[in-house]
Amino acid sequence: RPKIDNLAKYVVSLRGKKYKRFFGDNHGCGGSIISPKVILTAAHCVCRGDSRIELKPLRPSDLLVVAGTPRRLVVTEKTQALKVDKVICHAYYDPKTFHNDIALLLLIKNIYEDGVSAQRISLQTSSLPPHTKCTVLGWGQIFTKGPLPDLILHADIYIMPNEFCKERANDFFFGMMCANDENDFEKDSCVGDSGGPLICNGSVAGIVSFGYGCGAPDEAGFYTNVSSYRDWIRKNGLDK
Ligand code: 4AZ
Repeated sequence: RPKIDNLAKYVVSLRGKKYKRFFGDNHGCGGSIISPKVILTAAHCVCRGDSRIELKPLRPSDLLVVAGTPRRLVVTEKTQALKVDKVICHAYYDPKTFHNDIALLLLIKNIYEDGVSAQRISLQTSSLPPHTKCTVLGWGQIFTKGPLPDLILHADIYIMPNEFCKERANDFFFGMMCANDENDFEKDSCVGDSGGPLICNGSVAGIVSFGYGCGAPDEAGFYTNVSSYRDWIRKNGLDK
């Protein structure tokens, strides 16, 4: 019997004062641990403004990364709260089209990886074929405009062909992918899941980016295609 991996150990909750007004608490987004000092997330979570005018990273001191617990509201002996040293926004992130919706958080101290509650995840290095089965995880809304869960939720969904994605996005781009479950469209990411991982074959392949509502029939959720940004991630995060 294959061992069941606890995928929650790869996921963090981004907390920030700036997020409070959206959710009644300060969880704003998800992220993935890609090295003990580096969190992969979405630019729309931590970058404001427009790359054509001026892109402003949120202040590191306004953010907190919470790792080590599948529960959002309960502090356990495994909970790790980590301060951020630097917010790195993709220079060509465009908040209107969601192009290049990718950012990194460099942490002041290392995350302690115990392999059970907190662990780094590898990056998907090549584009995955359509119909690959993946899992998206996060503390986002349990339905459109619904509450956030305490315990992290997951949904098994499938990468969709680019043609399908193109027909449903205003401005589909090579650095994006889309995923859903055509037998159960309610399986989807939603507000608050943004920045978190779409995990395929044990690696992070996508970053929760945007959608047209959540769980809508014949729709899909849109993800930043991590394999398109390998070099950017390496240069801006993993080389440091
Ligand atoms: C959001 O607003 C959001 N159904 C993220 C993902 C999806 C929809 C909205 C995908 O953060």
